[in-house]
Amino acid sequence: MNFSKDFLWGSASSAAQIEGAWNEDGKCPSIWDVAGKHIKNNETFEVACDHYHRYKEDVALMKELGLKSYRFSVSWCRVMPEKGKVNQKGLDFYRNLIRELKEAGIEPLVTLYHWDTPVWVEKEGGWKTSKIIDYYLEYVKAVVEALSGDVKYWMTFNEPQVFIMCAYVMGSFAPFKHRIFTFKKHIKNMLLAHGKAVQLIRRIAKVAPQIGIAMAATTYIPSDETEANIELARQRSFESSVGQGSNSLYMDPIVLGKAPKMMKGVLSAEDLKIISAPIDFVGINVYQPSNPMFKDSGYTCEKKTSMGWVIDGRCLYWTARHYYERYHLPIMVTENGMANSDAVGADGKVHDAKRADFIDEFLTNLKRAADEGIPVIGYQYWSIMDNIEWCAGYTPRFGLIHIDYTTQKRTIKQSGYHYAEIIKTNGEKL
Ligand code: GCO
Repeated sequence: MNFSKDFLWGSASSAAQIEGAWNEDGKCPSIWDVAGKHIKNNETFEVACDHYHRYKEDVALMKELGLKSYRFSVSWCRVMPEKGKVNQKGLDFYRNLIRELKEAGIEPLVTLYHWDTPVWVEKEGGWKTSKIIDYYLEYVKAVVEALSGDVKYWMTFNEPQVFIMCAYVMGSFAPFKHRIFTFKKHIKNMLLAHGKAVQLIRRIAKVAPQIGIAMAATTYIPSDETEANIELARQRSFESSVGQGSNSLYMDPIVLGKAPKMMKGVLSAEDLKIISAPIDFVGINVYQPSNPMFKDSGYTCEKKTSMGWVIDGRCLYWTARHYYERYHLPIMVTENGMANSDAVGADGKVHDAKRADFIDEFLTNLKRAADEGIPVIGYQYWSIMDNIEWCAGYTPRFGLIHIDYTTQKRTIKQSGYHYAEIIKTNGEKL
């Protein structure tokens, strides 16, 4: 077996990280627009890659790369800049972007929430209050009504683990809060918002939808492939306190309709029924294995990204396998990629051989999963272009396309051309 004939070879982005135009055409500020000193070097989301104005050029570059799909997020702040008010101009941007993608033969994959909560929603309590569920659903309704004639793939949320733990427990992501005592409420609100959104999309979408969620999926690589160690890695990934805090905490309620230990007494049977509204696929965002975050496991600096993340492509195979074995749903790799200090060379090219190797290593592992019969439906490289990496600012470059932030000039990196070749052969080239 190989990658399926209609495999979604693509790349990903998120609204806040690339669009810029932070206060144009009626958009309200998001919690990231007001992050101020929390962003490295006082950088801001104001202009980013100016994709809002340059989307046509960007889609033309995606077409040049031969992408079959493009995962992006819709900005809640553009669509509902005030309580109860739908902003048609905000929706127009996405209508135009989707038209451009369709004309280029690229399937749009839409994320409904990629962390950019409107400031007005946060002021009312953000994920701490159940009011946010209705606000979110109102926003989702507006988006689905406007775009679902041309969109089949929907993701309700991006990485709930991160926007709840980092934003509201550790306080390291916007809105930079420490709510150690109430964060279970945040999780419950998010899970209910997800389940209700799934039901809503299913009910009102014009084209039969494929609905999923993009998880910060990270699991353990077994130390060797004996049965005992495979089982140990599986247990650590879902049953250890770490696995329970990341993977099963969200996925068990969503897919299995079961409350993990930590949420016992917080989620009622009725809640779980809503939360487990059937979805069609699971999105996995995979960057590095869980193992080395805890114990020194001997990775050298050559096998790390410029952000210090470990490079070990086996984590993609194991995450796909672990998720499939537990949840039995088709898998879409919704993010995978690496930060590197890329620059345009004297010859006008960006020589990022390390990223081309990274892509080969990870895709070879994904191919193993596909070969073994795991239904893998797509791979979205993170990211289509360099962008603002949240609090780390513009220094880490993840893109297939280099951005010169002074001129906004786009240059396809060598890894982009390399990926294009892989796409052309549907992975045969690996
Ligand atoms: C995330 C987000 C992306 C990041 C990417 C690299 O996983 O944090 O989905 O917005 O930019 O993952 O860190």
